[in-house]
Amino acid sequence: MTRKILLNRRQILQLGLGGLTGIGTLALGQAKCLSKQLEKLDNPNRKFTVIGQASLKQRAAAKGLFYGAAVRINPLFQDKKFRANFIQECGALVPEWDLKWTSLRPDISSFNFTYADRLAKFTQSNGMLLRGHTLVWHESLPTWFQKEVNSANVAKILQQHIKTVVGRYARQVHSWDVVNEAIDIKSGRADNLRNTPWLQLMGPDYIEFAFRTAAQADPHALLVYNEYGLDYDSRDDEAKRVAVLKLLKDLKWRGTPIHALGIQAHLNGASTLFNSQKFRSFLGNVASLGLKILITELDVLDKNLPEDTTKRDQIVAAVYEDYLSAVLQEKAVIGVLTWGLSDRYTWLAEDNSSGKLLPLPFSLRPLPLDVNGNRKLAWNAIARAFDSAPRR
Ligand code: 9MR
Repeated sequence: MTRKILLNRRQILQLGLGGLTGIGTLALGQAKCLSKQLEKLDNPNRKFTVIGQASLKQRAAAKGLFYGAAVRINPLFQDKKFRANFIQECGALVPEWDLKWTSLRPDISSFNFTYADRLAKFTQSNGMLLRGHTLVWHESLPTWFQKEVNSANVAKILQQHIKTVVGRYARQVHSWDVVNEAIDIKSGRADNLRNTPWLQLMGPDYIEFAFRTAAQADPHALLVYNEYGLDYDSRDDEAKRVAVLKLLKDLKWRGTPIHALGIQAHLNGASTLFNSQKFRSFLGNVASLGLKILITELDVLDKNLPEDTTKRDQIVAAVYEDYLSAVLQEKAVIGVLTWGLSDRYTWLAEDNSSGKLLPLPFSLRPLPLDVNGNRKLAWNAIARAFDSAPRR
């Protein structure tokens, strides 16, 4: 049966089909191949033995890398055990919500820094790097944006936003995701730029404008272009890699102050389309532009994996280790962040319409720690990848 269903990106990720379908359309017949593909990853003889108890941040630091995770403010300040785990494991923190427009901008003329300030203070007191996410994105824009921003005022509003936010955390933020997810290979445009409000109102130069404004506001921060859908050996991911490389080359050629590519790496536990050689050659191409690379939002979606927890964890761990051990060979990679630390607070357990987390128990196990904060095989896999990475 080859009936095709059109799905959006969130649905593709949530169903766990991104890496399988590659093209955003799902042929139902492909599901049959799934179990065959999984057999390769679900190998009970593969061990994830780790030496010693050192934390992920310590293992990363031993190789001149950093490890960190995305976090929401409530669990960090309300769940003591989670906070202790976060401090123990993470050398870097990225606010999952609190530096987005929806959080910072109650209206067109004001800013609310309450939560972002608390997180910034937390990183300072705990000697962590702070990552900024994100200044320009087509999602998480406040409702007033569409009504009040137009082509006549957009540049001024964006400039004021970047100056104020980046300026406030200047010398505190290690790296800023200046522009997030600007490429859409299905946009029908020759430059593959996504058809976002920013593009519609400002034209393609909005990207360079954002980077230049950020560089003025904080000349010390590492300025990052952040993107998803780059990881697999599929037609779509290949097209995206090509488009992203073109964008990066173009920005460099114009002298734009861009310093790194952020690779989100929302991986799919049910995919076997990761090709380490091809991916490393992409990383090499990025590095040869003089750019650093960060893995910014790593997690492994396990929705379509076997119910049995042991099998699930085995497969998720294999995906983590295969991916990271390839990626960390590239010396331009300077750090790894997972998109959350504990399964308890994974965005994958968010209810699509309300955005609230599903109540426990749920079966998702995409992150290094389980819902009770215990280290899982995924943790071992990441630890092993750091341990065997070449030193920077
Ligand atoms: O994990 C984030 C989720 O809690 C938010 O509801 C959502 C919208 O702001 O954003 C999620 O984080 C996304 C990140 O900002 C950009 N890359 C994809 C992430 C997962 O959707």
